[in-house]
Amino acid sequence: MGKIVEQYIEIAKKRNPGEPEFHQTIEEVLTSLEPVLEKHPEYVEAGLIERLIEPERGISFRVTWVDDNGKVQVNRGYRYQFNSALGPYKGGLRFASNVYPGIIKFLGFEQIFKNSLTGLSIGGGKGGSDFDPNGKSDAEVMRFCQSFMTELYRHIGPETDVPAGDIGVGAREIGYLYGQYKRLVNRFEGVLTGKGLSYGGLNGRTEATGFGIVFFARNMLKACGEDIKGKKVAISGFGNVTWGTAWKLNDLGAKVITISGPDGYILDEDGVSGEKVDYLLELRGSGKNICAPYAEKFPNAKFFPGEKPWGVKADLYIPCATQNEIRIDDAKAMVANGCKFLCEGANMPTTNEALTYLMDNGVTVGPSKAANAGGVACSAIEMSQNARKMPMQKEEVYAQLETIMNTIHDSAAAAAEEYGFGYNLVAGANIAGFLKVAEAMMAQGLV
Ligand code: 2IT
Repeated sequence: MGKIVEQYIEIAKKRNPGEPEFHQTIEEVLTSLEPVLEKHPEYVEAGLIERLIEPERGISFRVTWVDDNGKVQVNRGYRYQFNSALGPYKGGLRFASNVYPGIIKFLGFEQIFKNSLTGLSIGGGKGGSDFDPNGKSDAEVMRFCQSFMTELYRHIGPETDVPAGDIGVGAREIGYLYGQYKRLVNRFEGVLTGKGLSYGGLNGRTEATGFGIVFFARNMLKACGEDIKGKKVAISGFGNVTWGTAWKLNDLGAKVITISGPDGYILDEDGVSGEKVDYLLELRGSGKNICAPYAEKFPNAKFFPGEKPWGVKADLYIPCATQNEIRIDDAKAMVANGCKFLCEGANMPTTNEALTYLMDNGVTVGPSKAANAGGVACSAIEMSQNARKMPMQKEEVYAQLETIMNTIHDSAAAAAEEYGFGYNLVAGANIAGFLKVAEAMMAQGLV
């Protein structure tokens, strides 16, 4: 690692102590940017990286609500507005018990590059709360969302900051958040994405992230002379992203052999397809152990309690659960099993150590900020639909999504090639995402 980059990582660590996930993404991104900074000393002079790793604004607020037993509950809410060089801050809200500033900052930082890669006019931001909607009643979730929005509404707006969902924030939460926003500002406007179809949501947004991941993976395989059709794919998770990924993989003739949940993983050699993919929808967001009921319903499937699916032999691995789910031992198991392709569905699912090991051992990796950008890309399309006040057809959305994912792949591949990395999509995505933001930041002066 070069001196300049090391120096920025030190700054980040000092300013954000105890936030390893944030340090991890900064280290991963900046390492790829070394040759770019060598070529563009003016970026260093303009303090561009130092500005990039410091959110433009971060808010933290108390969220008070009353549970069904009449007990007062207090949670913390966050919104980190990272970078608005390309457009309004854009990024999801995550509601999960492990949410703290380090998680929101890592997600917000990644979102800058991801959003830039889409080619659409969206800056980067992320928010959330340590509130866990799993196991809460609808009424409790509604009261929490209303209280959360009662503070957040003053910091967001269709031209300022447009949140969406992430882990723990789905259609139900977006609905309650939207209702409260509208009540407070007395305007019906596109301030959130991932809305229900009856009130401005985009046809196809729910499956967009998963579909986009598979389009990206198909490109990656094709560039290496392989076809996604007929491939055995191990995926993790059981949420929205997993569901969309499984659906599109089946569509394209690949075979999904695993899914996972809090209780372990399922190996289904017959393939997770047809009614089993529909069953994922039922399980989605249930917060319950999902493998045991799956194995009961489909007895040919094998249930491995407490384990992750990375030890199975597959042609392609797509982690769709959460950050750092692939660690060095998992990476070693994958390589030992002859793994050639990993396409990241979840945000930063691979530790830096595991990522380096995989790439050093000839695995082609599709990084999450490129591969899962289809979700936020369709969010930006939803923003444009809301501004035009004209609904779009699903086929139109799917076609745009596919084009965007192809373009992201090609621009990441081209950027990596240009800066001497060869076919390295991890470096290429960082560089291509960065260059556009850098150009806009340079043009906009020292702000
Ligand atoms: O990680 C992500 O890109 C998201 N959670 C979606 C963000 C968005 O604004 O649609």
